[in-house]
Amino acid sequence: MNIIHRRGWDMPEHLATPEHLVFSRRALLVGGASALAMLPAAARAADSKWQHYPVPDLYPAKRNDKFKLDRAITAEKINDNYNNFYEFGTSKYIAEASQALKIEPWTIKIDGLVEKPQEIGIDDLIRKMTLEERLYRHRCVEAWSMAIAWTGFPLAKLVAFARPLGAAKFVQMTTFMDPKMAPGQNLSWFPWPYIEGLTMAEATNDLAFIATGCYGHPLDKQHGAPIRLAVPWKYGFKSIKSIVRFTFVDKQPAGMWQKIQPSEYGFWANVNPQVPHPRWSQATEEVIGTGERRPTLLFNGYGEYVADIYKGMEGHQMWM
Ligand SMILES: Nc1nc2c(c(=O)[nH]1)N[C@H]1C(S)=C(S)[C@@H](COP(=O)(O)O)O[C@H]1N2
Ligand SMILES: [Mo]
Repeated sequence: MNIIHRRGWDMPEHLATPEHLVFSRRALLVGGASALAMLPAAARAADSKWQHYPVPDLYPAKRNDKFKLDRAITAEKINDNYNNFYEFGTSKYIAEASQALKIEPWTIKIDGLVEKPQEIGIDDLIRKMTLEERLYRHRCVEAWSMAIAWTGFPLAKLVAFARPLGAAKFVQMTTFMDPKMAPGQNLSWFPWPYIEGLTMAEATNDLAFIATGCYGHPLDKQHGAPIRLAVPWKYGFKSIKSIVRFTFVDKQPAGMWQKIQPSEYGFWANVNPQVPHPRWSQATEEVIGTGERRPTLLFNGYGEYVADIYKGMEGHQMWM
């Protein structure tokens, strides 16, 4: 995370998806089944890609209009080719490498301070939920941002499903661990696996979202298939990808970045333009794909949803 890209969008040409393959399935559905039948063969092949992902029949889901953007959605082909997923390499260009991620089968373990520990297959879990689409901003601690159409369900629904005990104070989330599949996990100076955590108040806030899809289809591997977190009021590293385990605990979990550099990446990591990272300003952000820099907003603009959680905590280091 040491590198800041200051020169704008610099995706290599060969990674760009040909324009004729970039279209929204939603737009096609507006035209009805007959429009689907008239698709060129290449487009139909692209659609069948999702047959190997969990519950493709549930996409696209209905948009929840409560969550409005103040900017355009980042183009999918740009979002798909500019990622942080250190399990597959330390650059932004891991889209191809991340295709090695095996998502069938995928089992989620729910344990710790719960009424009854359980394991559940990803398809079963998603089918217990009602999927919705939400447009969220995303602000990386490296001072860049995007806007994304996620599909998924509130983390609060998963917490309810897990039935935590009263003693549970935090939910700790863990990414898969498989160095043979994910070469980045052979870099031994990283304390793998990737772990992140939230307080119960944060995890049950309406804004805390579990994404199982994006852009109207199941989640791509580079975005953390088949299930990842989206907590848009916090710096992006809190939004852990490819989760295999939710553990309810009574002690504040230490995230992977926090273990590496606690003076730069803390537990709270709430977005605040006035509190600089020790090595750079957080006042503005580069909006990836636009060449634009804009002012960063307190809580990334989501204060109306989450500011109450932090009332009375003014002494804490909530901004890193
Ligand atoms: N398991 C895992 N989760 C992760 C990361 C990672 O390297 N590994 N990177 C984080 C960071 S720093 C960011 S900014 C976002 C990037 O998500 P995106 O590639 O879908 O934009 O994922 C977060 N979740
Ligand atoms: Mo990030």
